[in-house]
Amino acid sequence: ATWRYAFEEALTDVQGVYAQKFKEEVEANSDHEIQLFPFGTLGESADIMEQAQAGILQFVNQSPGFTGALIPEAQVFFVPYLLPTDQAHLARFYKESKAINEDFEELYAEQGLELLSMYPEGEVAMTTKDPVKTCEDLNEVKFRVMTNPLLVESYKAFGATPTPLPWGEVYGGLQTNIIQGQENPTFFLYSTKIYEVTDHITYAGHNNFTTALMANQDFYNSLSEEEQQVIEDAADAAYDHIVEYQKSLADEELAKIKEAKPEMTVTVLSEEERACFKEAAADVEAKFIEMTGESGKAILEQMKEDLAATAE
Ligand code: 6CS
Repeated sequence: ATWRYAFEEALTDVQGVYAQKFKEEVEANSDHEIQLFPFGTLGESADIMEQAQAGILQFVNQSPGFTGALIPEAQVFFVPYLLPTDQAHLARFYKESKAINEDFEELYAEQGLELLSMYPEGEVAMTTKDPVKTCEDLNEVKFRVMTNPLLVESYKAFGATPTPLPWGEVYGGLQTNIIQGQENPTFFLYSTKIYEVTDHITYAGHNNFTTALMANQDFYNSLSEEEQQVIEDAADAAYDHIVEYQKSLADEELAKIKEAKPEMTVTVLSEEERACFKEAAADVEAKFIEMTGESGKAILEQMKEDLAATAE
């Protein structure tokens, strides 16, 4: 059969590279074919999720930044400074974490989704029109965030005016000054030309971008055990591939941004400059627990345990 797989980025972005590896593995090890639908071909992230839940798509890659609207616990990925920025640690964490591979699997299953893999896309950077050194610099800045309530709380706590928007509205929103800032991993700032419409890149180390591949659960359950194994193996292979692929990606893409726009400033905040962001993190964590109750609290604790267990 031909299976349809949609994702939120271009074919040459991290999600696209992952998808191509997944397709290659499935096609090499089964009689099935995979048809890939990059960003823009089937709508926004929320649209492809609806299509996957309806069974029109067999596979969908959606980031918790959007899934948090559907599965409140998935907002845990937006508790600032919860995830480390160390890529090797992260690579071990997603692979071995009980929170991800057992607890989140159950929560996704309740929404008719078989969670196949969660994987990192790199440290998130803020890009803005004016320089950001402290939280005060975010005052009055309309800052675009992905559409989930906890990310809104985060940027409120950072001092900004958060504006949730789907991805397709971000470039135009910056261009017309409806928003004056947004956050994303470095490679994405280059590939989507966000550097053209913002002038300052700031790294506060507050988060790493997480994304996830899932299958429609009725579809997945209808497969033979062998076919399910092919899919699990393909997800594992794509995971290893994407970790390797990203080893020097952020540095390379940052160099390309500087080449394309030499006047772009790049600031890595010092520990002192990060203090207000770190203080805000405690409030955001409390908000997360308020929003998600016992279930969210348990998953947050499990994540912390898993992070500690996968630290060097
Ligand atoms: O900010 C966003 O909405 C997008 N960022 C990334 C890195 N991937 C897809 C997502 O839609």
